[in-house]
Amino acid sequence: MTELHKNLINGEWVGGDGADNINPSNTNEVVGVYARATQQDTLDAIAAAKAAFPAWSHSGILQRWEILSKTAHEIFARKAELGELLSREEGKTLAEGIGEVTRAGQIFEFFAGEALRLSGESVPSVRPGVGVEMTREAMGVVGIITPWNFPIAIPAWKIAPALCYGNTVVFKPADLVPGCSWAIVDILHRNGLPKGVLNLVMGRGSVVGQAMLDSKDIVAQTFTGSVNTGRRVAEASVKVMRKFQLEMGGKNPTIVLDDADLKVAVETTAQSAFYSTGQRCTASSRLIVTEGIHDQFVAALTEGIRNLKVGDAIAKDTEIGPVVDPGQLKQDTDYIEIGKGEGAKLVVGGELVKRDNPGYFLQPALFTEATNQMRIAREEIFGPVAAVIRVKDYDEALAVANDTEFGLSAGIVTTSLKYATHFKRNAEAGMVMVNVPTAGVDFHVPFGGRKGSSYGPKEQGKYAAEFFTQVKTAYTAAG
Ligand code: UN1
Repeated sequence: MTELHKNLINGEWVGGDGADNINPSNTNEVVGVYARATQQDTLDAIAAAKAAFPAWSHSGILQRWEILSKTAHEIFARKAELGELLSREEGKTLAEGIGEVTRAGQIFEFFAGEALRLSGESVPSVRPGVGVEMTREAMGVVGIITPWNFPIAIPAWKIAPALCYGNTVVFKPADLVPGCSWAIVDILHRNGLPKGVLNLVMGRGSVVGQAMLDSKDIVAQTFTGSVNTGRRVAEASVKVMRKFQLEMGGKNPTIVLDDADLKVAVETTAQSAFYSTGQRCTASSRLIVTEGIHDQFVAALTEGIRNLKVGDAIAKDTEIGPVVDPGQLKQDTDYIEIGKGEGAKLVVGGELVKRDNPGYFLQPALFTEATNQMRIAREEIFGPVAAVIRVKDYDEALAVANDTEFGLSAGIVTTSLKYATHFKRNAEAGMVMVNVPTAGVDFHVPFGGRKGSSYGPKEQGKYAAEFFTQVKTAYTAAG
């Protein structure tokens, strides 16, 4: 009998019905059994976070620094083990899994330091003898809802700043991948986080997520996930006048210009489009290529895709792990059929691959002859599927790149300083990448998009304070 991983509510591990966490590389393998919280568990978690807030928000920065820093060091020390857990529950390769765990450690380390760097401003009032101070204070109980595609990095980049600035937390990880979330909550708990400061409620969105969204006691809600769920978070949050922050979809372009270094173009687009099985909101699924390099680029990328090794996430030579679950696999293969039906040409990949273990293996797919009006160029697929759109020149490329409802990340591959500079200024995206992939971001600088991709302040880096704190302006007249 596999041990049940419980929810953490008010410092106590609380059981309940368990659900199997299945390995997408081998569906016969149960990674672990994780409790599913009820509506009552969620209400208890919110009440615990509310009760813990006054003390935690007035706690010393030394205590916060120490807990976050110890957590970072435990994550680093256990990165091989946690990286394997991540790869087994989500399906990204072991190298990607260990990389993501390392990133989580770095995020905790960064925000441990931010606790010590909390600062404000002090200015004279326009009234003589009066001073004005501006300080940042914690929000209160923060709700955190995270997606399945980054099982440890996204929880880390929301939990670490929430705690650093003195908030208490109710945390609901994706139902599909609770393992890494359970592990970081366990680490924080053992490293001395007071009871009620961080509460873990694993389970379904319709039960746990809904109870969180309905609660007036959650005063700030951060969410990364689908556009549809993001809209629900927004609507529910406005109803109770709660602050909210959304990171949703992307349909990120990468422009390849005639003057690009072909090797850089192929490496950058293959990485952006297909690694992590294309399951990143920063993935690039629209490759906008100018005429002069188009055929050469397509030939080289096609060759590269043919050689990509798709297989068990844990196997040494695997480059592309499985798709996360049957629902996502169906979405990917449906879009491949839609692309064919729309008249795009499937030049490589798109077929299911058989391996020794039963898993959701899909060979990365590349379409050419696509237009920006096709559904495969407008809707987020969230799988290893990309489409090449041929354009005349840079001006047309830029117009096509910006012709999307999304605006998370946008890339260009060029050796021209003129076009690179123009693109950085004119790309309608929160993040612009010149000669680097659209996906795979640093942990110490802001992350987030524009238009339909994001709502509210950026995440990560010192900008995270915008969401996780509120500013107070205090006037003092000397005695
Ligand atoms: C990255 O590209 O390194 O859900 C991070 C996502 C993003 C994170 C991407 N919020 O894919």
